[in-house]
Amino acid sequence: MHPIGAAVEFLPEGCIFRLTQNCIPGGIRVSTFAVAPEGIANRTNESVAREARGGLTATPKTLSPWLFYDQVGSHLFEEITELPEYYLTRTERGIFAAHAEEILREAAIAHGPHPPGKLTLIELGAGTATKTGILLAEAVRQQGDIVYQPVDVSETALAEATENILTNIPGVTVRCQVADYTREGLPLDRLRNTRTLALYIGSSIGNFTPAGAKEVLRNLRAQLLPGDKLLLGTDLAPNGNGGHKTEAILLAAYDDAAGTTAAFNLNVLTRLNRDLGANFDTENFRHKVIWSPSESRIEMHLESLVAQRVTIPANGIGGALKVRFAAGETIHTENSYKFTPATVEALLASADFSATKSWQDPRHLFAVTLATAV
Ligand code: AVI
Repeated sequence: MHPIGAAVEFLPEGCIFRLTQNCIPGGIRVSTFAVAPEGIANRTNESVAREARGGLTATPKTLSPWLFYDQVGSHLFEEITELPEYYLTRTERGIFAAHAEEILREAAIAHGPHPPGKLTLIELGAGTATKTGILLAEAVRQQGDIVYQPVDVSETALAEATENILTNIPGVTVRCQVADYTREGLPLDRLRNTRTLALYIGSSIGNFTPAGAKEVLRNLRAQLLPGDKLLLGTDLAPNGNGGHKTEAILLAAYDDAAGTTAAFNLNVLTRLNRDLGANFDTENFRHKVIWSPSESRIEMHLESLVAQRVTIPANGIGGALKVRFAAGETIHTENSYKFTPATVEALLASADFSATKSWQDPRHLFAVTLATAV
């Protein structure tokens, strides 16, 4: 599990542990983890039960996308990011590879009253932080060293990120925070005389409604000082920016030929069977993807292929639930909003950020925008 010999040491409280990396040239380096006391890394079956009851008794039926990310779903998502059709991850990585130097230089420029100093990087929803390495390596090149604070709900992903970064990028100190930034205040650890560069990349902002996205950015802004920076990764809408993106490119990214995204979507039902003892037959549902131009979003649904009834046994949240589906009825499982440069700027402005500079790939599929907290 720790191929290069890292040791995880739990401290007495049970909510903080240290990961000691002991085979890095130049000696031992220590990174700290702070884990929320309730252990949010795996949401409880109670949260799953509450979400299922609320969503499956609503009209139209919904299930929240956080249900995707159990162990199987997280693994399927990693596979999605490498699919030929899913251009988002590799395109954003390409933008970082092409422009890291300029991005970091721009981020280091002082705007506003906040004193200049070294940058500290924090990352919301960092996961295994594979793309972030490009920016961290460049930051070390420009300023000698850097403190990196990834925040994620998954302790395992953060352990992997820490191990990769400490092994491959000398000069980085990692301070992990296991937290759900969508539900809690952000546990930022502000270092004296540093400017913060917050990363919110990977198009994660696109999985929130416009109101939800504004709230996430406002919560982040509340933790920053004027002059701090935000780097936001957004997927671009088709045909709206003079680029090459068509609806077909977008639809294929969410309905790939290998069926990996379909498996990712259907896994939500398998999770409800496992966690709640429900009796969904996944053969009776199909993965359905819709592009909604009016909402500028991709929608993922699970469509019932037949008229059927599914039962969720009684649990701590309530009595046994019988859910009826008409043939063709869907459960709406995810939105993935797509932006134009103007809608990115408007979203940033609504959360008191001013867009400073933006980079796109040559095909104008994806945008990375640097903004300053005002
Ligand atoms: C995590 N998020 C940015 C992905 C997206 O593209 O909206 C989730 C995803 N859903 C299906 N494929 C990928």
